[in-house]
This record gives sequence, C-alpha cells and structure tokens, in this order.
Amino acid sequence: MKYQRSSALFKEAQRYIPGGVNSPVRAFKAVGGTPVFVKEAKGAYLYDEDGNTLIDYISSWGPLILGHAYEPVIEAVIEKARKGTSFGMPTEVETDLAKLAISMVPNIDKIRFVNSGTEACMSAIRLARGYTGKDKIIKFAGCYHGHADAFLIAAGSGAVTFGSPNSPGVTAGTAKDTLLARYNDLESVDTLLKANKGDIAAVIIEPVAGNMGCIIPEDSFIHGLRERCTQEGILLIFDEVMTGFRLGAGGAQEVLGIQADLVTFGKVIGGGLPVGAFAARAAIMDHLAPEGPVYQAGTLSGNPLAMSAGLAMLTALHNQPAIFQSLADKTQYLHEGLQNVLTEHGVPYQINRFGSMISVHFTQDPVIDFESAAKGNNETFKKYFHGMLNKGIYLPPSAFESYFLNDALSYADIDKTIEALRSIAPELK
Ligand code: KE4
Repeated sequence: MKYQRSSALFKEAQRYIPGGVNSPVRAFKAVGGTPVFVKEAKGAYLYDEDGNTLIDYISSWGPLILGHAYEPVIEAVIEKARKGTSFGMPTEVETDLAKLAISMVPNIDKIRFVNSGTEACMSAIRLARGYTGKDKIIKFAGCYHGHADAFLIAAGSGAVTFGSPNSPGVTAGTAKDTLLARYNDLESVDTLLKANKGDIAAVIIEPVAGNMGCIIPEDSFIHGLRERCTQEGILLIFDEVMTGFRLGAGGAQEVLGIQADLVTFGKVIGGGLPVGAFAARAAIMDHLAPEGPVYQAGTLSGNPLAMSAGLAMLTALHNQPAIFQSLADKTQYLHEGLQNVLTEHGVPYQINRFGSMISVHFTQDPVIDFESAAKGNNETFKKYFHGMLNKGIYLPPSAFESYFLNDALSYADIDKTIEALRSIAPELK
C-alpha cells in the first residue's frame, strides 16, 4: 500500500489543525505511522487518497451500521437540504425521529436531541443531579462517555473518596464529584456507595463496554448494579452511544434485560450525521428546560438534515430487524476465523465479542476490565494493525477500541480479512 498523498495531506493538516485531526484517535498515535486520509466510501469499502481500497471495520466508530453512503440516508439528506439546512425553530421531523426511537427502546417516554454523544452524556449527568439534588456520580475506569470535564477523571489518591483529573483543564473541584469504580467489580461499587451514602446522583456505565476494546458485563455485575441503584435511589444511566440501535432495536436494555433510568445515544441514531440524544421516563425528562428547571440547549440540536438521516437509518433498522442477527452472525464468523489463525500460530490472544462489537487483545489473560485490557501487548497490536492495513483491512488504530461491523460486509470480505491475518500471523509471535 502506498500513502504518499495521505502523508502530504497529514503534513498540511498539522499546520492548521492541532495534531492534524479533529479527534485524537484518528492520528494513529497509539499505533504509529501516518493516518490514512479517506476520499470517499461506499458500503463496506473505504477509498483512500492514494487509491487504496480498504475493508472498513470501524464504520465511522459505529454510526454506519448499514455501510457507507446508504442510499435511503443519502436521499433523505439531499431532499431535506433542498428545503433549508437549519431553522432554529421546531420541525416535524424531530417529532418523527423521537416517536420512532421511543417506540424501539424500552422504558423511555421522552427524548432530547443534541449534537454528539458527549453532549448527551454531559446533559444526562446534569439532569440526574438536578432531578436527585445530589452531586456525585460513579463512573468506571476505562469507560468513555465523551470529553466533558466530569468524565475525564482518573482514580484519585483516596480512590474511595474522589477522583482526580486525567486531563489538564479539568479542575479538582469537578473531579471531586466523580468517583471511579472498576468494571465487573461490584465490591468497588459497594465501597464507594458506603463512603458516599446519600451523596450520589447517578451511576453511568457502558452496558457493554467498547472503549477498552469490547468488554462484556458479567450478569451478576450488571444486575447487581441495577439492584444497588434501585435500593439507594441512585439513577442508573446506560451510555448506549455505541450499543444503542446496534446490539438490537432496543439496544443493551433489551438484550441484557435491564431497565436503566436514563439512556444516552449517539452514532447510529444520527445515521452518520451529528446527533446525540438522552432519554428517560417523562417524570425525569420533564425536569428539563423549558418544562422544568434543568437547563440544556443547542443551536443545531434537532437539525433537520441530521434528523432526516437518523430517521432514514432507524426506519431501515426498524423495518429489517433481521439485520441485527445478520451482523451478529458475521461477527461470530469473523471471531472464529481470527481465533483459528491465532491459535494455529501460537499467538497469545483474547477475543471479546458481543453482537456486532468485537476486539482482539494480545494477552493470555481474560480481558474483563481496564486493568486486564492494559496488559495487552501493544507492540504486537501495532504489528497486527499495520500488517492488516497493508493487506487492505482497516481496523481501529488503538487496542482500546471495539470494531464496529456494518451489514454491507460480505462473507467474502470477512474471508479476505481472515486470510490477511493468516499472511501476517508469523510476524505476531
Ligand atoms: P461523541 O462525543 O464522540 O459523539 O461521543 C462520545 C462517546 C460517548 N459514549 C461512548 C460509549 C462513546 O464510545 C463515545 C465516543 N466513542 C469514540 C470511540 N471510542 C468516538 C471516536 C472518537 O473519539 O473520535
């Protein structure tokens, strides 16, 4: 594969945009090398600026579950754009998407649209604090809920009392209200609940985690979390920015059989345009301005182009529910193929998979939380990433990300992916 044009474009971008990118993970810092500049995409394929064709396993980090440039979405956006791009006034299409999303997702009566997953999670936390009158939240090490201050927190020195910022610019004042627990570790939650009795507004979690690679919740953990939140009067927030409309029409709530108190969405709900959302029962959502006192707003929230893209996407998923099983089957096929090759070549690995989310970790030990995910051999991962890229397979450029399959992927594409791994496996030992 040649990357001259991507290299030239990256050099120029770095002169005008910090790191040459508008989101850090795109810069290939975790794997080294020059990021690939994409020119266009269709279905399962990316066409980069150097004329390379790549099979895409990130689907724009999740949104493009039906593949790139999905016709009904494209047509809906073009048709809407001809009638204006934004009004700052209510439009019918916002209600259409709200009604459809609410009909697909359990346990929500109302939904508010915003412009990103970060905004959805940030707003959900504020609403939870406003509704409960409490300040503290619990999140889990390794879970990512966007870049709002309250979420950029590492375990503080007194880990059971408060967090500490893990980015400059986040104040100690903010960090003290974010408590950090360990994924799949109920004891770590109980310790925080005991030390902060009556002060916790919400627990926010990725119900199936995708930001440590893919991490699957143990049944006792995720059900235990629900029980504790119910007992303590704490709101359980499912961050379904990744899992929403991907694991099934009803997302993780449906496939795990657990009702959250608040749910956040992003990615798929916008069909590839900037949409985030947060939703709950009316009793909670009616605390939001202008109905209630909790303020939240946005110039482009409910933007008609983005709503049209989301409506076309959710309509397609709603009308073709078999897609979720089709995606899960393809992901299982990929899993089995990769597993056979890595086993044949004696490469230490773990593969975690849930629905159409999957990740490969180069470690002997099961990957059940951030600490075990961090034990993966990153040098091997870098060889794996670049080796597959050179064979025309585009994987997430970080070991701490999940793959997001799209239903445009064919079994022939997956066979090609497995053969690509077979050809590079000897270098991975
Ligand atoms: P955005 O603000 O990036 O739309 O959503 C933030 C967010 C919230 N919650 C979860 C579970 C998420 O995965 C995300 C964003 N996901 C990353 C991928 N790990 C987006 C990719 C990026 O940061 O460029």
